Amino acid sequence: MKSPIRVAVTGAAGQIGYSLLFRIASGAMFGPEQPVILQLIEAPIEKAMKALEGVAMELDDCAFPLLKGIVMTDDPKVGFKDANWCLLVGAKPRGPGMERADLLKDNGRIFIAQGQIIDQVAADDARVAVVGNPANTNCMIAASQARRLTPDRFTAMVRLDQNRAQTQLAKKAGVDLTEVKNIFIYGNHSPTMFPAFAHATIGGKPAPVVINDAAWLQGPFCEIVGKRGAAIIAARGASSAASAANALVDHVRSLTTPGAIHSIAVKSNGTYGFDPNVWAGMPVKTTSPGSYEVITNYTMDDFAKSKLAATNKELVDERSFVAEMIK
Ligand code: NAX
Repeated sequence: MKSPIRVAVTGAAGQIGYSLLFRIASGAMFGPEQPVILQLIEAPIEKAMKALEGVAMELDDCAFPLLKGIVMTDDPKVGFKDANWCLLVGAKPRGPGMERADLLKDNGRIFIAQGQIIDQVAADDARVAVVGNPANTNCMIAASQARRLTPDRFTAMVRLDQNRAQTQLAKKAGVDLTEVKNIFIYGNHSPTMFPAFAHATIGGKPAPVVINDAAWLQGPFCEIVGKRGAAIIAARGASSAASAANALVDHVRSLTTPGAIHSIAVKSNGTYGFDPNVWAGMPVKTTSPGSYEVITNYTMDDFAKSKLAATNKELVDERSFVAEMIK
């Protein structure tokens, strides 16, 4: 048996946490040979910590052979201690009438503190994956605080958007979704994201050839994927949780599987026209567990360029709201 890895999860008593923790403990995220210690971090609120106790009781009751320990804490210094993976799910939700700038700033404070603490106490090989919204900018903020851990260790999740896009293409083409490959998400995890359908393949052929409906691809397809989160809230009365947890399992599993090709939000180096200071979704190839290289050779047509420019602008705007805080 391998020695256990430590997986810190913030927002552990929230909706996504309730789906996520059981998948991690069952081996879905790190494989059936990798024991884990879960380090569960919640906000210092009595109700949240009480709920966390209940979740931990249920984890115990699953008798997962790979689960070698559970830490419960509202102190990030304890929760991130020696963590090999830091999954930042918890964030402050947007309240009624709250301005976007205020949301960015409130979350900015949380992610500044978490970035500093992770840098101080997490394991030397620590990787950070951010889910809490606005995920790209929160990731950028956390990474900005790190001195020991390099920016490539910090990624944000756009995998839910990739999974949504894959399914929508398969449905439209009337094929099994495993036939759809190379659909990648560029930019922000927000309705401005761009699912680059021109590079996708369906049964080995270009998706635009198989679907043969440019108006649908440029219009409804991008809109369905971009606004899927809102559609789920309208239908379910609550935001995506199980699918978000599943996407985080996929994000980490792909990032720990050499050769996997997938989309994650990473620090831009100017590729695809993204501002070098933002974290943007783009295609990557995992090179070794936790490391990746950006796939830079996709060409973009005018439609794609306009979508990339719009999502880049939103990321730059988000950064400008918090620029003062991360100086
Ligand atoms: P919930 O409100 O159910 O849970 C969030 C939990 O985080 C709460 O238990 C809260 O007490 C905790 N929390 C808040 N501040 C914290 C802090 N400083 N330290 C530790 N814990 C803290 O939200 P949930 O539905 O689980 O969603 C979590 C986040 O994921 C939200 O920001 C949401 O917007 C975001 N999402 C991101 C997605 C993505 O694709 N990147 C998709 C799904 C989801 O909407």
